[in-house]
Amino acid sequence: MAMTSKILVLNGPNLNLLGTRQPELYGSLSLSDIQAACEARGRDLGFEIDFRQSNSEGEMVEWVQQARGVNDGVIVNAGAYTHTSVALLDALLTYEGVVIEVHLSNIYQRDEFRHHSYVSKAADGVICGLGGHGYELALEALQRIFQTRG
Ligand code: CA2
Repeated sequence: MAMTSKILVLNGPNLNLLGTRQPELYGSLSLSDIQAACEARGRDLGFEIDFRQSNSEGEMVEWVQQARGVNDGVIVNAGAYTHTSVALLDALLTYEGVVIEVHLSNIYQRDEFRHHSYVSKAADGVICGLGGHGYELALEALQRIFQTRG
């Protein structure tokens, strides 16, 4: 019988506002739409998806700590904490599973301060600029990585 991999999908500050403002930057999907798409794709891939959002840096750090020994992979869109949070980086560096960083927008086309990501230092891969579809691509990447690593 195939094993179910457990994936934590972590979303940072203000991503709960998706679909209500700035569609030119972040697309028209709500975070619930993205969650539904992840759960559907996750089912196809044999993943159990734990999809979360927090506006609090401390809560995100705690969730990453709790993922140790529980989740096989973490997909993280840390929102603005991407560019500021050494605490989140340190938590991700202690996590032994696979980390994929996702951004809806192409952060390299935007303000200079968005070009640097602390999260990237702990990420096995980074996907940005593809809107909500990036999350599904991250799930597919995880499946490939798990297959390859055995
Ligand atoms: O492109 C991304 O996914 C970001 O992580 C989004 C963050 C931003 O700070 C990063 O530089 C790139 C911002 C998320 C805020 O989302 C909103 C959505 C709708 C309305 C207002 C904010």
